Amino acid sequence: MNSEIKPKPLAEAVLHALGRSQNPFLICHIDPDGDALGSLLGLGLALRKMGKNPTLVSPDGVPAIYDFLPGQEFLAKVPAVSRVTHEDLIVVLDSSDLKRISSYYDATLFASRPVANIDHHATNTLFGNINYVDTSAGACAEIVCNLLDGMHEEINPEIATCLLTGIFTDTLGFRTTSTTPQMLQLAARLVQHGAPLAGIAEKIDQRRSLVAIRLWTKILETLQLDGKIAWAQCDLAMRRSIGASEDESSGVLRTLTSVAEASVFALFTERSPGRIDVSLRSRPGYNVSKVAFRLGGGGHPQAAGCSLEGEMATIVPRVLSELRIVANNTPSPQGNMA
Ligand SMILES: [Mn+2]
Repeated sequence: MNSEIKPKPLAEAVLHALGRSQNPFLICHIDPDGDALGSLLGLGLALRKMGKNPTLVSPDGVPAIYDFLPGQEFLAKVPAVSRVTHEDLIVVLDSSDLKRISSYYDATLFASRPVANIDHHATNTLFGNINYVDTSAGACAEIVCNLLDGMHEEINPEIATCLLTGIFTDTLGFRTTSTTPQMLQLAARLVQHGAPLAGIAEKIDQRRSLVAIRLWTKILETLQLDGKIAWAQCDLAMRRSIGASEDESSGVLRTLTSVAEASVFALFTERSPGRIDVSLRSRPGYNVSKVAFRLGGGGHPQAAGCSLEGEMATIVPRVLSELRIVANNTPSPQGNMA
């Protein structure tokens, strides 16, 4: 979108692969956030504009909070691995490893086509044939933007909206330490290209269903402080009692992470019987991604997660004992890249 801006060297191999591909298969991670969907739809819309025919897959669909994102009408309706036939390139977005795309990881399929891994997580396992992993990027959407620059592709308001949503959500509304001057400049360019920043902020931050708010109240009743760790839990029974869906619990993290006495935060969500999702957050200087990675998950120093098999009663103490090591450490001076 700006010919003066040169793509970063890492982008070349992806640009080459995307340039050659006519029918790329694009996929983002399960339990998608704004960056996963924004990157998927932003890149998908740009490739369509270039006359290509991308297949776009979000394994868990589009949570209601992201219903404003342009391009979701192009998402594959009943996607299945067995239906991937004519696609000539697999592009995995915002996913630190292949477990993040769940059943869409198929060894035979992935061995038969080039796989481009486009991500910004420090815990990325470099699973692609082509890996464009830039851990200095605050959002995967920032990397997608860099790719569009490399393609000299003009960014329209729809694409700009998708990409700015990705950046806005991963930086918690430009509040994280990953919000660099370069990122703000990029966000400004996206606004110039028609992305409605105020509208995105309002939709992401100030629109929750009544059921979600009621669920948060129940979750916050379980809030406990363990040294510098604030944690809470969301049981299946709790969700069922008020008819809340799974993704309605995640927004409560913003309240949980505002506990002034704590530096490390954990939310335990019973996804299904015997399966607990653990969402971890921390203040700068405390790195929770290593704990998540040790427990089979991944993420960023200040926002990470994993999914564990077992009961709440055994998983909570196990995770807390790992987190105490992080919480009791003297914070590093500038935690973001820790
Ligand atoms: Mn991301």
